[in-house]
Amino acid sequence: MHILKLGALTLAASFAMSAAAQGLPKLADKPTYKVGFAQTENNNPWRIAETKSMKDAATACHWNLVYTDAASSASKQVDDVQSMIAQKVDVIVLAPREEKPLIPAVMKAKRAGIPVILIDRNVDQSVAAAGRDYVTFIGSDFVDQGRRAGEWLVKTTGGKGTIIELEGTTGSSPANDRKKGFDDVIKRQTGMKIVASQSGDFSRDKGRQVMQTLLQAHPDATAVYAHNDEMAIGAIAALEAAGKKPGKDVTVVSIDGTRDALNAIAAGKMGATVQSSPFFGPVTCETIKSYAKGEKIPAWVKVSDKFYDKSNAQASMADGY
Ligand code: GYE
Repeated sequence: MHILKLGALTLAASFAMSAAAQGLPKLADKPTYKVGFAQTENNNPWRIAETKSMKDAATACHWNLVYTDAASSASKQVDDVQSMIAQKVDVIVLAPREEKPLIPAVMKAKRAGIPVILIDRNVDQSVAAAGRDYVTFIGSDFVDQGRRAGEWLVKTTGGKGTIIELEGTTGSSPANDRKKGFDDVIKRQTGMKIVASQSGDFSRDKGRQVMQTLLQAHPDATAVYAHNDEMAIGAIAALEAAGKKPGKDVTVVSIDGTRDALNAIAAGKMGATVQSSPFFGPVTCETIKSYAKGEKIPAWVKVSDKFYDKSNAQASMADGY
């Protein structure tokens, strides 16, 4: 668990200036809040762990929680935020499924005087900005996660390989940034090539199906980079169905740090995974309190992530979810 310490700004006056200047809605300092949490979906262990963390925080922080699940639809998530605005929640915590479609909802909440905190995924920064349109983005550095996965693969393979990349949900910030971080590392390697890169929507079964198709076109693949563990596990199933030995013929690297991934690493089928912590409850609670007190909130409250490979996967099983 990573609880982030927010740098407390001692001068309440300077918050008043910056918040007012930037037009961010304020939040009264109260013992309890009506908090809206707009989740994207609950179809994988990462999401389930995040939802639980937020529900636990609701109890621990005395929130009256208005919880919605957009069931993998950005347009439902827009409606969910709209309904939170109509219910006059004090603050909206949003995990925007994709980078662009949720921006109008963020702006609408701002106009309605409701502060918005983005957790886990961000929106397109060239259109809406943290500290101006919403309070902050609390989440991981996805470009760095991709870079770490890429650097591990270069080191493990000695800079040689034919890579299949399984992308996350199209238009989501982790898919965009995890691709960028990884691809930038691989581009610098003359002995490595990404021969196919396609979305598996962060889902285990789609990851398996896409991998099955891509393997037919690229039976010579020696590595798989999946943007999350669920797709990596799906890819391992597809590799085995095609008679390959994941971990021997094909090196698999991904991101998240789920229990299943840690087990797959311990079993030698997966090479490594970069953690992406889903435990946003405590840090969201602290951020809401700090914001209400008038402390300065950084535009990005960065979550730091661990790294797992065969040297520590078994011993780190308790981190898994
Ligand atoms: O990696 C994935 C989930 O937004 C960081 O979304 C999150 C990602 C996570 O569905 O498993």
